[in-house]
Amino acid sequence: MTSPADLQTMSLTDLTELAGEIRELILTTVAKNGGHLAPSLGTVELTLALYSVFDFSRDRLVWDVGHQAYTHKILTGRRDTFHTLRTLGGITGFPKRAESPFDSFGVGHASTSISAALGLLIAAEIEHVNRRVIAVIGDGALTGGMAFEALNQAGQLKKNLIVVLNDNEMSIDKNVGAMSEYLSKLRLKPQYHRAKKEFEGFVRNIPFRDISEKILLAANSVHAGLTAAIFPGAIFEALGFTYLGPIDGHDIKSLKEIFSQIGVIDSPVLIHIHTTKGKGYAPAESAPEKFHGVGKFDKATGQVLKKKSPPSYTEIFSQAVIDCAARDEKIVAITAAMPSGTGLKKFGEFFPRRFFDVGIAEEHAVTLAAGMAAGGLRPVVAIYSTFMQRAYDQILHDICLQNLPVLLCLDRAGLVGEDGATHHGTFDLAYLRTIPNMNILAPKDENELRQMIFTALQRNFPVAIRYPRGAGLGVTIDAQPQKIPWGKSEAVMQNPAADVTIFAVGTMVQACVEAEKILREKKISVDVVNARFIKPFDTEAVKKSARTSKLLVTCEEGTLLGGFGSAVAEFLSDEKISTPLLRLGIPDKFIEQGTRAELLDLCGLTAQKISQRIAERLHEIIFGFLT
Ligand SMILES: Cc1ncc(C[n+]2csc(CCOP(=O)(O)OP(=O)(O)O)c2C)c(N)n1
Repeated sequence: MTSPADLQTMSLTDLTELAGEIRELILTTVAKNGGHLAPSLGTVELTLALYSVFDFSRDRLVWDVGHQAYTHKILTGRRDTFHTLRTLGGITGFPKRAESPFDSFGVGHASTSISAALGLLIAAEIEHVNRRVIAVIGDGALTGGMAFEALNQAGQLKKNLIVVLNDNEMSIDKNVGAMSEYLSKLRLKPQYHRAKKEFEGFVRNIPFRDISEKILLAANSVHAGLTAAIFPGAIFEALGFTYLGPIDGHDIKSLKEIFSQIGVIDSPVLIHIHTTKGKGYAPAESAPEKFHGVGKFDKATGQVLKKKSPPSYTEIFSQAVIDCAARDEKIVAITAAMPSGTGLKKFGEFFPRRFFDVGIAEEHAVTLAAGMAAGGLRPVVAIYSTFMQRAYDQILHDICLQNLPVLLCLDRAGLVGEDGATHHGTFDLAYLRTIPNMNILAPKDENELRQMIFTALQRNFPVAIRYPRGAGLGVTIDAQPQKIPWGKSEAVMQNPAADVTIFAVGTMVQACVEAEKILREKKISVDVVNARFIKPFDTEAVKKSARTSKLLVTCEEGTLLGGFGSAVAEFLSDEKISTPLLRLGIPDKFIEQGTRAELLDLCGLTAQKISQRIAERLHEIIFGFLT
């Protein structure tokens, strides 16, 4: 096979053989690099069938989330570079427009495919281009509000959009919600598509044409009501889609048949396919949530290769909230489809009545929490920093404007590594800091995270705590968490008559402590302060250091635009303090994938690079600008 077009003339036997080869390549590569194994193993046949019917040099294919698109990448010129998947400078784990003309829409966050596909279809029509546009969306992604908003519009516009609903009964964890229950009922009634076609075929065979037309017309006019009552798929039909399915999503022959038939339908169509997440690899089939997104593993056994490391921030968060909830019955916990990822699954086991998985619905999760807080509860909402971006207005309008006591826990804040640009949690400090009433904290280690949760849950206003992906530093965890003084920083490293004071945020405290050692060897005396609070930050400490230091430095694993450094710069300006300020953080660009260590280095946030920048700046201050 040299081009995707070759698939259109391939026999079923050859396609089946190719499916086997692709599975093997995905498995071998993900075992080595980590990645989204189970979702991609589940869509091999679907992708082959789509490419063997449609011509995607003309037509357009939009993946939802894009974590199931490895076969698509392999078929579209990236077979030879597939071994670089998710590595620095290699191919990304998600479709990306800059990477291939076949990646028609960049993706990583869920529930965007139907909106984007509809947009592409409207653009084609206005540009007079004749093309079919296909969105592939999972049952998990279908729980997101945007997907419903798009279905709602697509049904009314009556454009010939094709939506393939890839139903594997799973989000990352087991899928949730009434729609998911509805889909499971549909899976029990695979006769609908046939029954509807047989009925139409029977009527069309009536020799008197006007009678048959009348029957079909009448049937169509009561169609919505009838289908709602007796036919599955009625929800989609009521939204203006022709519903077909469910179809075995691993049966290439059936998939090709149905795709060939719908190629001529000139209205929105939803094809419901049923697949097995992790298909073809027993460990992934039996534990799809573990192999949804997985690190390196042993292909032969399915054993994940993990170095022994201290408990993760997620684990510490999980236990801290459970401990607090054991003492306070008002504490409830909410996740948006990430019970395992956020650590709240354990909370659900302890307190099933106080735990809520709302599906991929971050906006709803936040407003739900605001409602609960208005009703007297103490909600904790755990959402990855990158996905919390979805809920900006809900944080502003529903929580902060009403000053409600909701605790937002933003996991995976900062650079997340191999998932890349779509997933880095580097914007939260900037997007939260501008909202009145919001309080923002970042712990320097896992013990401080526990203290912050304990402290924040005793406050009667909105609080956000952001913490990184992965293992903690391995510090001792206090048996009894200490309350931390609100709005106060912590002096971590104090030197007599320091030339420089660094105010470091979260993960950067450790890096700056190491940078201090390097600078000390160069005879540069540095104080290191753990900022702890981004808002309200410790203005007294900044003021005091500004009086005694030649240089103030802020260091954060977040975007420089609008982050903690900006807050300090605004303060110094407002107070007419002229002490030079060096702001270290993530530059104003999207950072691609790589290991966390590689990316921190790229952004100049290693101890080595931090110390170098500080030494250079101090030199400029003391001796004037270098030429
Ligand atoms: C807005 C947003 N929230 C959460 C996620 C994390 N996430 C990635 S895939 C996924 C589950 C998707 O399930 P589904 O669409 O059924 O695809 P499957 O993995 O089952 O193939 C979730 C929750 C995300 N990518 N985007």
